[in-house]
Amino acid sequence: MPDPIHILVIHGPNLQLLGTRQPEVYGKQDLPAINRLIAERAKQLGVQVTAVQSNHEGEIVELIGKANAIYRAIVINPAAYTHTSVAIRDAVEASGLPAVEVHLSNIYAREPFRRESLIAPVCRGQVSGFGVASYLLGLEAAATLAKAKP
Ligand code: CA2
Repeated sequence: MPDPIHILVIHGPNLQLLGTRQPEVYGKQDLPAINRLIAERAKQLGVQVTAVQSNHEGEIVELIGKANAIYRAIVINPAAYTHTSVAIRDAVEASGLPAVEVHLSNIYAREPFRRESLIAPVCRGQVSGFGVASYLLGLEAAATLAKAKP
């Protein structure tokens, strides 16, 4: 049996609030429901997923910094840090892991300050605007990248 492929899914700040407010922007599902859908898709894709939510930039940086000991790819919704965090960008780049940035909403169809991602240039790609499907498509991309890596 080949070693299992582990993928790290990171949910950034305030995403623990999903399902409580702004359903017109972020959908009706809460984070545990989204994580269940991610786990189901992971099973179909034959990969193992660990999903973590953090409101703390430093904690996200540390998670990414340790990721390459276990994980073969990262799916990240950096949430508000998308638009501000050089530290998360540097951590993703330094990890050497293929990363996929995901967003529930279409960040290019919202306020001007959301249209820039500091993280996207160090990711292999970005999925934005498809609600929960952004995570599932992002996971599929990450699994493809992880499987392609020797
Ligand atoms: O669309 C996305 O996934 C975002 O990453 C969500 C972030 C936002 O800052 C990004 O620009 C786009 C916000 C996450 C906060 O989620 C909430 C959920 C429910 C109620 C309030 C906030």
